Amino acid sequence: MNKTSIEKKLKKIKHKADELLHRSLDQQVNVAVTGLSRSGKTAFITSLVNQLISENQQSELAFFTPVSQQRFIAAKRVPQQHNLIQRFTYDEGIAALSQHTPTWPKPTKSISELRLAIRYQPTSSLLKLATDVVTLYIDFTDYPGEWLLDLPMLNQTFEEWSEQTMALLTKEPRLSVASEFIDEVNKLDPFAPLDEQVLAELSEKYTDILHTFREELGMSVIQPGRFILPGDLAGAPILQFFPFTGFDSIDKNEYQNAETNSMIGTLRARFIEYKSRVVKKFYKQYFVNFDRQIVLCDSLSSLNHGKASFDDLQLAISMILESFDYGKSSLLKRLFSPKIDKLLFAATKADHVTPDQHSNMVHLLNKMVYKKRHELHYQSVDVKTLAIASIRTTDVGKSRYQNKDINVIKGQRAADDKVITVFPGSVPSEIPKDDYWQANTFNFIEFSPRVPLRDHQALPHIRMDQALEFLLGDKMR
Ligand SMILES: Nc1nc2c(ncn2[C@@H]2O[C@H](COP(=O)(O)OP(=O)(O)OP(=O)(O)O)[C@@H](O)[C@H]2O)c(=O)[nH]1
Ligand SMILES: [Mg+2]
Repeated sequence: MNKTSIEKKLKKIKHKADELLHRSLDQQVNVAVTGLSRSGKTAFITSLVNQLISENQQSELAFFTPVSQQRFIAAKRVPQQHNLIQRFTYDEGIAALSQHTPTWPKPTKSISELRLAIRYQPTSSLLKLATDVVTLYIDFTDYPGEWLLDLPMLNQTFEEWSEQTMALLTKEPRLSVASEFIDEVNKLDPFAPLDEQVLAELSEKYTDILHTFREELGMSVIQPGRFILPGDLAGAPILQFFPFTGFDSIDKNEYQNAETNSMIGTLRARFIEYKSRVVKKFYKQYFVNFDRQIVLCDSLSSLNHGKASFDDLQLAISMILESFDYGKSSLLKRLFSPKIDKLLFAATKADHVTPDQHSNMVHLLNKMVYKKRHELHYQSVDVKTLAIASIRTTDVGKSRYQNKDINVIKGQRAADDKVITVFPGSVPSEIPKDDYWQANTFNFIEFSPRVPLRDHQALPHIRMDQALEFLLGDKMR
């Protein structure tokens, strides 16, 4: 071997060794984003990714230390890890926001994934000794918060679940929507021979009323969560069951012995199968892998809908929080071994109100998660609450009203595309008491994105840098 070929070989070996070293120093984190439908999950991931890949192009990330300390080098999208999960539709979202008349990204219905690689200079002495540049791989998962509402079902029998659900259905405002469905269930003979068509039709009716609860009444507790977001299970018999009434009047023995050739036997069997094949599967396959979790909460829309909607949001939040209770006796800990160590609760769409109301948005959210936050603290889960806007659509200004300067926002109202300047109202800092609802009407207006996003430009936002710092800051030291 001559000298140059030895040199070449040595160089190659050194390159390989460097590559191996880098690979072992590279880090990875799974960041999950959830929230009830329309809470702003797609906008959040789209903006977060856009902020990171557009860094240095006038992005505003002052509170994200790798950027403020000038250690952030670049971020780029790389192929996602799991080929069986839908791709997060980042390009489609950016395309919608870049149109001449920009629009919001389309609603999504299932779980999706996106992988990002960030190169940065480390500060931690150990890493610094070994290398100048490290890559952090982030796997973002977007999944419907409704799926978390199903966790409590794992602890219930079909009778218990039916009873609890019927108690909810027989109270206003749900009752007016559900009464016809309840009448039909009352007429059902539980021990009649199985008629799949009848069960399919009643399940469809039950699903329809769940949609009305969510979309028209602004209710948040929707169970089973997959019924309104079925993904590829749409039309499958596993989603064809519903709560049954009249357990008091049926023979207990006959019920226990009912087989799947009877109506009630099949309803119960499907409920059990749903719990193990759908609910448990989600926790086992996805949830246990998440390291960091963001829960988005659109409290302004619930305030707009009124007391019933707001109370229901509170109930839904407490149900969602069960998925983060890692105390020894928790259902979750017994069944799975989750490892989330940081949990961010974000009140979204903060650009719908004036900045002086943001602290109230946070106080209100804190009140909703207060009890659990305390418990989680003892289980060493780091919890933070923030008011954010993933994509800011309004500008802030001052206006004179009754000889006083008041804060106002200016934006393009989604309902009629008119540019308006308004004081949209104040956000309560406490859980509102009953009399509060009589005296106050909220009118938080929905706005459209106004300025088309230009190539490589970063989206305007509120506190996305603080969200990034909480979620990733410690992973990029
Ligand atoms: N003004 C404002 N509106 C927002 C923001 N984020 C979301 N929205 C509004 O909320 C709607 C829903 O946002 P998405 O990001 O699609 O919410 P999602 O949780 O992904 O919704 P689904 O996929 O239907 O569950 C958008 O179409 C906007 O109207 C924001 O930061 N500011
Ligand atoms: Mg979405």
